[in-house]
Amino acid sequence: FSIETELRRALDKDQLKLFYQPLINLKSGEVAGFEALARWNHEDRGEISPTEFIPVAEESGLILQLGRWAMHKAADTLAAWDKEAGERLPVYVGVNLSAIQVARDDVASVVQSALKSSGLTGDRLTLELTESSIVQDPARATRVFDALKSLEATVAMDDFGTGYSSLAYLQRLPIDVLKIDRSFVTGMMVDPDSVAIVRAVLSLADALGMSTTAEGIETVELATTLATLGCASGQGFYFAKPLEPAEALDYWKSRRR
Ligand code: G
Ligand code: G
Ligand code: NA
Ligand code: MN
Repeated sequence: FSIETELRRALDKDQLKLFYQPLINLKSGEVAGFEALARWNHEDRGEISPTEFIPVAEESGLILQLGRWAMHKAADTLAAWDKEAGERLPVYVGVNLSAIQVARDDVASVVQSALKSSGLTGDRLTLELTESSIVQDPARATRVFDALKSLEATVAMDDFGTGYSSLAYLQRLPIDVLKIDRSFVTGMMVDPDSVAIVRAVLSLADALGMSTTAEGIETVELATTLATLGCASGQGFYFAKPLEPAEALDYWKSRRR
């Protein structure tokens, strides 16, 4: 069978999972939130990477079903952590939204429905959008971003600096967080130009009143340097890889002060 057929079946049989990668407050060392990342362990083929199945989901339209599932699952998981911990965890969960969802689904209604069924308030959710969500239909993107803000959700620009959109959208759209793409963070180790780009993004975010997250932090040196440069939060294998839900809750507890 094709990957598409298998993916459709896996979605129908609820065989995908979400893993949760911690985002660390680089000042306090506490967990600020978790990014939900889809995982597919195929019964015969083993682990299939999202870099393989997300494009298939986008081309086939299955991303709408996958995206709704991920939104509900991530919200339900955070609500379950609250319940298990006996308190409202001071963390958010970040969910990736494909440009196809922004173009073709009513993502604000999907978010609203996930909030309603989980009982979470909107401020517990971060939606990670890419620049490609904006370029095709900026007017639609503006309506979608505004609708997400009216639900009090946080809007993060994922993979910032790698897309094809202009800086003008930073002025026009309600963006709360810039996620500095992993390629710039990794580049900081070897390439002074990457350091310059990261500094410039941090300064731009600061001037526009936005927060920042650095992706792909793999060493203590990078964590320290980014903290010194004023980056608010970071994620990467130095802190933790994407974790199963129970492991993620334990990780939060272990970093609590
Ligand atoms: O988990 P990993 O880092 O391998 O993810 C690879 C890519 O797949 C990343 O670009 C990530 O944003 C994307 N991805 C993972 N889970 C989801 C999801 O639930 N929805 C969307 N749209 N993309 C996802
Ligand atoms: O496109 P997006 O930023 O959503 O992609 C997240 C992807 O990055 C996931 O596949 C995740 O597993 C991966 N990732 C997270 N931290 C690191 C890291 O420190 N190094 C590398 N190489 N990949 C990472
Ligand atoms: Na992401
Ligand atoms: Mn990213």
